[in-house]
Amino acid sequence: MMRLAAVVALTMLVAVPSLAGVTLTVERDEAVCRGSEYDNVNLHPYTYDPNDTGLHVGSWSSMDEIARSYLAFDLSPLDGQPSVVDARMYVYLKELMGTGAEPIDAYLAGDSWTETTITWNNAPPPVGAALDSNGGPFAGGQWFSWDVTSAVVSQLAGDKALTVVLREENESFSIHSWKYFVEEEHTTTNKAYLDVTCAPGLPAFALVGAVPIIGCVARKLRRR
Ligand SMILES: [Ca+2]
Ligand SMILES: [Ca+2]
Repeated sequence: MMRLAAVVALTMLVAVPSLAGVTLTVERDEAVCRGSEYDNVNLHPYTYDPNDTGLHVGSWSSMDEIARSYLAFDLSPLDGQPSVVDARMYVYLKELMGTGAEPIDAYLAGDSWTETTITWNNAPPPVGAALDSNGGPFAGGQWFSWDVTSAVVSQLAGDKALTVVLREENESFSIHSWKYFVEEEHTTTNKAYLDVTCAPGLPAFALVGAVPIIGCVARKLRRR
C-alpha cells in the first residue's frame, strides 16, 4: 500500500461586487488666474468679493484676465472594479459673463496642488492632448460635461488620483467669455462629479492570499 499526500497552496479568488455605474464627487477644486488684477494669486478664499465665488474659466477682455480651473477626484472606490468603459466629468455653470460660444477643453494634469496654495504659476500644466472639448454654447443654470475616460483609465492604473484642468480652447485677452462654475466648498448642491460606467456583467476578482488546502490524497492498494 502506498499513501500519497500533498498539500497545495492556492491563492483564492473572491468575487468583488460589480458596480455598473459609479458617481464620484469632486474632492477639491480651485481656479487660477493670470492677467492684470488677479495675476498669479491664490483664489481660495476669494477675498476680493466673498459673494463672487466659483470655478472661473475663460477670458475677461476688459480686465485682461484668463482663468483655468482644477478639479481633483479620488478614484480608489473604482479599484478592483471591471474595466472602465466610460467616464464623464460634469460641472455646473451658474453664471456666464460675455459670450458662451468659446469651447472649453479638458486636460489631464498632475495632482501636486492644494486649494490654498495653487496659483497660475505653480499649477501643474495640462498634460498631452485635450481629453475632450465642449463647444457649448455655454449658458448659466446648466450642467456641462467632458469625456475623461482615457484619463480615468490611466490614473486608475497608476496613483488612483485624477486631476482635470478646464481651460478655454482659445485663451485670449481680447475675448470676453467668463464662466463661473460651481465650486465645491461654496455649495451643498450641484458639485462637480464623475459619472463612471464599468463593463457590465463582468464581476471582478480579488486575490485574497494563500489558502492551504489538501490538494491530493491518494491511496494505492496492492492487489492481492
Ligand atoms: Ca475649492
Ligand atoms: Ca494622478
